[in-house]
This record gives sequence, structure tokens and C-alpha cells, in this order.
Amino acid sequence: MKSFISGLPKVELHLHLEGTLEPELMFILAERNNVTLPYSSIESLKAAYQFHDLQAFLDLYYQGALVLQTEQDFYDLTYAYLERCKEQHIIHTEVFFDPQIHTQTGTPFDVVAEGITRALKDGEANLGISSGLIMCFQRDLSEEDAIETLKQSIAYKDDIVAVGLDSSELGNPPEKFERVFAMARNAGLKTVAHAGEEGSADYIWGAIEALHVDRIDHGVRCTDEPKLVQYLIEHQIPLTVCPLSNVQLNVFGEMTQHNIVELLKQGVLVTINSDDPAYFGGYLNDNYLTVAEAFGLTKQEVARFSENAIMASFLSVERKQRLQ
Ligand code: ES4
Ligand code: ZN
Repeated sequence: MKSFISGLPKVELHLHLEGTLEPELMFILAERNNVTLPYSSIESLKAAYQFHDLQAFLDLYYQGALVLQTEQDFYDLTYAYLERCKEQHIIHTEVFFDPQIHTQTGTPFDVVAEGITRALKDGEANLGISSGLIMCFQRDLSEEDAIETLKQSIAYKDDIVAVGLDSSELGNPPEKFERVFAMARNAGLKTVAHAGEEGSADYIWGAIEALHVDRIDHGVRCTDEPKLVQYLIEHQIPLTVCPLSNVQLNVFGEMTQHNIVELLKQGVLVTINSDDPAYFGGYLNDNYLTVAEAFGLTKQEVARFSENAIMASFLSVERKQRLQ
């Protein structure tokens, strides 16, 4: 099964670039930029990666992202992830970035966007990995901040395929961003949103009805409401599920309790993704393998996840057909 998964051509749809910052690179960038980290060694940093919930993770994730400051830092981060993609046999990836983490602490939007887009172009030319870039709004910040961020992104309209919504879910429902998502859709962008990770099924309904999203990120709490599961099946709205992340953040106690296989068997368009692999202890192949082993899946069932990801991607209809 391990070699079958490694060799399977895969598509990743839920990956935060800032969540690929490995401890080793974090220390290199901290030194390069004269940032003092509150950890004396890579080992003590890794030892801090024990999260009770989403917020505990986000606190460390935002702190880690502060070492990213120059265009070259964003390039190095992104290109290192694409090299991992090559190793993992990921042929196409749609990646999130969180511009507000950086603009809020004084790094200009253009520095972030230039470094990332340059690496994505080099990754396609040198490694043969195609990609899409998704700009996330931080849901714990204001609608006004999101609108300002959308305006800054207009210069990169050709490089950004979609907008998304991430960060602290509880208390920040999708409806808060109804207007900025409408603006993004009117500008020709696709839309996705994190919903139903820690938040209830209502957040998933909100993402569908108020934000008109093309995909739901996580969405695992949908099983609380059978009507919602039926709706997801009928409309084939994709869920980008992140199994190792869900166990690390206590969304599920252990992998055998995860509902991803139940959803697959019911006909929901579920996909497997790695979320923040540097923090959650595994890249895409590890996510596939952990699910396959926990549920004793057949190769055919495992392959369904990668077929679903092709279908759920923002690739052109022609490219999807060629891949299937
Ligand atoms: C995130 Cl809400 C959420 N989940 C996982 N990783 C994240 N990075 C930023 N927001
Ligand atoms: Zn995520």
C-alpha cells in the first residue's frame, strides 16, 4: 500500500504555505532576519507542537510565520514545498497563503505575492508541477481588512485563482464575509472557505448559502446533519479533508473515528490533503497511508480519493479529462 500511494499521481487542494515552514527553515530564516525565536533549538520547537485545539495551533503558526520577511524568504518556503511535491508525486497543487499575517506585521503585500508567484512559476518550469494560488482572508479580522486585502490582490489577478477563509472559526461565521466574497466572485475569482472543522454544520450551510463557495475546506462536521450530507452529495460540493490535522487538533480522537471513509462510501466528493504538514507530522502520502491503514482500504478505494481531487480542482475541463 505504501508504494502504491507513493506512486499514485496526486492533487493537493488544502495546503497552507505558511504551514509548510519546517523547523529547520524557521531557524535559518530567523537568523537571516535577526528574529529571536522563543526556542533554543529545533528539538525544543518541535516539542512545543502539541495542540489541544485549533487556536493552540494557530498561536504557534502565526508566531512561526513572523520569520518570513523578504521576497526571497517566501520564494524559499514555496519552492521547498514544491520539491516535496515532486518527492510525493503531487502533480498539481492549489495552495493557500495568508497575506494578512504578514501585512499586519509590516511586510508589504507585494513582497509576499512576488516571492510566492515567482516560486510557483519556477516550480512549473523546473519541476513540472502545476499550481493554483488561493488567497485566504483571516476570519478573526474585520470585513474591512478583508476588502482592503482583496484590493491589494487585484494587481495579481492573473496569478490568483480563488479566495478562501481561514483562521479561528468559532465566533466568526461565514456570513461576516458575504460582501467581500461577492466582490471576489464578481472579479472572476473562485471561492472556498474553511467551515465545519471546529464550527457546527451551520457554518457549512453559511459557506454554501452566503458565500456560494466552490469547495468546503474540512467540512467534516456535516455528518451532524443528514440533510446537509444529502445536499453535498446532490450538488457534488467537494470537501477538502485533512486527516492528520483533524487528529492533531482533536477534531477526531483518533484516525479510526474519522468520518472520511463513511463520507466517501456515501458518495460525498471527499479529498485527502495535508493542511499544515510541517506542524502536523506528515505530508500528503502520510495522510493517505494513515487513512488507508486505519480503515483497511483497497487500492481502488485509495485511488478514488485522488480521482476526486482531480475532479474537485480548479484545473480546466480539458486537463481534468487528460488526467482521468
Ligand atoms: C488554518 Cl483554520 C486553519 N486550519 C488549519 N490551518 C490553518 N492555517 C490558517 N488557518
Ligand atoms: Zn486549513
